[in-house]
Amino acid sequence: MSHYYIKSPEDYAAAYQKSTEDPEGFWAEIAEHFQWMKKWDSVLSWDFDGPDVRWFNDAQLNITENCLDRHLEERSDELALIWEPNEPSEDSIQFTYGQLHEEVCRYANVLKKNGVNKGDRVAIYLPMIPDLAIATLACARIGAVHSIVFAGFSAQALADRINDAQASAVLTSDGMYRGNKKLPVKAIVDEALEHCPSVHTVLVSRRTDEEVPMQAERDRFLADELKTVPSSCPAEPMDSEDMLFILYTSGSTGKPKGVVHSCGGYMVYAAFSFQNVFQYAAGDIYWCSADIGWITGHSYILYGPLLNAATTMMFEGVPTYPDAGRFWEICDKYQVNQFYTAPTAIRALMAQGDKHVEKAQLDSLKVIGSVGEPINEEAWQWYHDKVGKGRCPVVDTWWQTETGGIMISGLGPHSPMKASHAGLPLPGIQTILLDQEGREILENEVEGYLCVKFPWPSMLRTTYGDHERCKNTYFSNYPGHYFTGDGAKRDADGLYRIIGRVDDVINVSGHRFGTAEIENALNQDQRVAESAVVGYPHDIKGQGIYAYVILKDPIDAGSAMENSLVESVVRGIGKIARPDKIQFVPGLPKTRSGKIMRRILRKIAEGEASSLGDTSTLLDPGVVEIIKAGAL
Ligand code: 7RM
Repeated sequence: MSHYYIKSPEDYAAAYQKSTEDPEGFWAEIAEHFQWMKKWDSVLSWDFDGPDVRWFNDAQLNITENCLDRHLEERSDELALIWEPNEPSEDSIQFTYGQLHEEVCRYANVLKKNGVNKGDRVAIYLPMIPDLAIATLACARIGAVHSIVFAGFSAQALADRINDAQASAVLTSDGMYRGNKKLPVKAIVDEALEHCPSVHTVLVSRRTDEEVPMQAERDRFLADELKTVPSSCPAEPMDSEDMLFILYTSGSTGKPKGVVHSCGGYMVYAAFSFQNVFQYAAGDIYWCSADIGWITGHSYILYGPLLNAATTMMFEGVPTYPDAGRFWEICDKYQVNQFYTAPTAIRALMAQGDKHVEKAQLDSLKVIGSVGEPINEEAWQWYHDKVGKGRCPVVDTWWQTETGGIMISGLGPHSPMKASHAGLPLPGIQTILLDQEGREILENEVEGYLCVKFPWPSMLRTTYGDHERCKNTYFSNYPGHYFTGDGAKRDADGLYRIIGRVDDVINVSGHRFGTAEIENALNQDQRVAESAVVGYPHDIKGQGIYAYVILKDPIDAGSAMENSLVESVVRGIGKIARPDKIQFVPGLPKTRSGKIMRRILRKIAEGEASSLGDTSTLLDPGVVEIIKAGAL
C-alpha cells in the first residue's frame, strides 16, 4: 500500500502510525513519487534548538519539473489552469499542461535575459491574473527566490518587503480589476521603488491597458520581452534545502518576517497534503478562492494541485461581484469538484440570505474546505447544509504560513467530522498541547498551547536575514518544540478545535496583522503620542481592529483626525488593515513597569468591561473608567 493516497480511515491510522514509528521511511516512500535529479543522502536531520532542519539532504530537484514537465508525456493536453476573470462576461483563459509549461519557460527566459540569476530574490506584485501563476513558476524554474506580495498591500509595505529581501526585480502589472473597481498597480510599484535601490528590473504585464510611465533603464513590458526569447528553458537543478520562496507574515513584534521555505520538503508536503485533504481524482476541477499572494494560494492554488497534475482554478474577482451568487455560479459553470475558501467569505455570503446559493445546483461538489481562521458553528453549518447540501465533507484546514502546508484537517470523507473542529493531524504531523509550564498534556478534553514536537517536510527553515528571530519566535517559548502561537482544545476523541492566537497577532478576514505593526502605522502621524491596538469579535471579519489613541493635543480629536489616522494605516500597510474603531483616550492602562495591559483593552473592546478582573497592579486605575465610559 502506498501511503501517498489515503483512501479510508484505516489507511489514515496506518499512515499515521508509520509516520511516527518510522518518519524517515514514511517520508522517503512518499518522496519516491517525485522526479529528483539526484536522490538524497539522508532523509532528515534536525535540531529544534538551532533550529536546523534538513529534509532530503543533498538531493537535487526542480519543483517546476515536477509541476509541469513530469506530466507532459501523458497529460500535455489536459487542463492545468483555468482563469476566471473579474467580469463574468469576459472570456475565461485556460492552459493545458503543455501550454503552461511553454508560458513558464518563456517567462523564465525573460527573467534570465533581464539579469535575474539563481538565488536572486524577485518580488512579485501582481493581481490574480494568469501571469501571477506563470511568473511565480518562472522564478522557481531558474532558481530565483520568489517573494510574492499581495497586491492589496501599500507602497510602503511593498518597499519594506523588497528591501528586506534585497530583491533585484519586481514583476507587476499596469493595473487591476477587483469588483467594480479599477485600481493602479504599477503606480504603487513606482512609489515603492523610490526607496528600493536593489531593484534593477521591472517587468510589466498588461491588464487594464492604461498608460503607465516606464523608466527606460528599468522597466519593460512583458509582452515585448516574450517575443525575443526561446520557448524552452531547462529547469535549474536545486539542492533540496535551497530556498524556494520567501513569504512575509506578521508576528506579534516588529516588522513582518520573511518566512523561508525550501525546495524539496515543501514540494513533498504540498503535494501529499493537497492530494489527501481534497481527495483529488483525475479529471476533477479544483478551486481555491484565495489569492496567490497568501500562503494558501502558494500551496493550494499553485504547487499542491500542479504537483498532482490537477486542474486548478484562479479567480480574479471578489465573492460579491456582480452579486453574492458569484462563487456559486462559478462552481456550476466549471462543475467544480473541490472548493476551498475562508470563513470570512462564508459569513459575508451567508449574511446575504439563501436565495443566491439556492439558485445554484452545486451538484458537482465533492469536498468543501475552510481555511484562515476559526469557523464558527453557524457558518460551518450553513456551509455544510447550503453549499455542500449536506452531502459534502467539510474539511476545516488548520495551518500557517510557517507550516507551508495543512497540518490538521479531515481527509475528504475519510475522517471524523465535527462542526468548528479542524480534527486530527495529518500523517507525519505530531501536534501536541502544552500547559502554562510547557509540559505536554497527554489527556483529552483539554485546552493548551498548540505546538509541534517533530519536524515535517514543509516547515519554515528560517526567517530571511535573521535566523535568531526565527529561533526566538517559534523555538524558544517551549524549547524542543515549534510553537504555533495558537491555543487549541482537544475533545474526547482527540479532535482539535483551534481557539485562536494567544499572542498579539490579530486575524482580520483571515489576514494576519501584528498589533505592533498597526500601532507603528498610527504613530506615523505626528499628532499621535501613543496608541494600542487590539482585536474584537466582528460578525463578518472574524476580528475587527480597535485602536486606542492618545493624542499629543486632545483638541485634535474628531472625525477629521480619525480619517487621517485611517489613511495613515492604509498608507503604511494597506486597505486590508483599515481600523474599524478608533477611540481617543487620555491614557492607557499600564503596569507599574510601563507595560500596556492589553487584556483590559481587549475586554473593553469586546464590550465586556464589567469583567475586567484584577486591575490593582495598574499605575493609574482611574484611566480604565474613562476608557470604559468612552468605549465604542
Ligand atoms: C493558512 C493561513 C495562520 C493563522 C493560524 C491560526 C489561523 C488558519 C485556521 C486558523 C482556526 C483554521 N496562514 N488559522 N487556519 N484558525 N481554524 N482552520 O491562514 O499564516 O495567514 O495564518 O490563522 O490562528 O495561526 S496564515
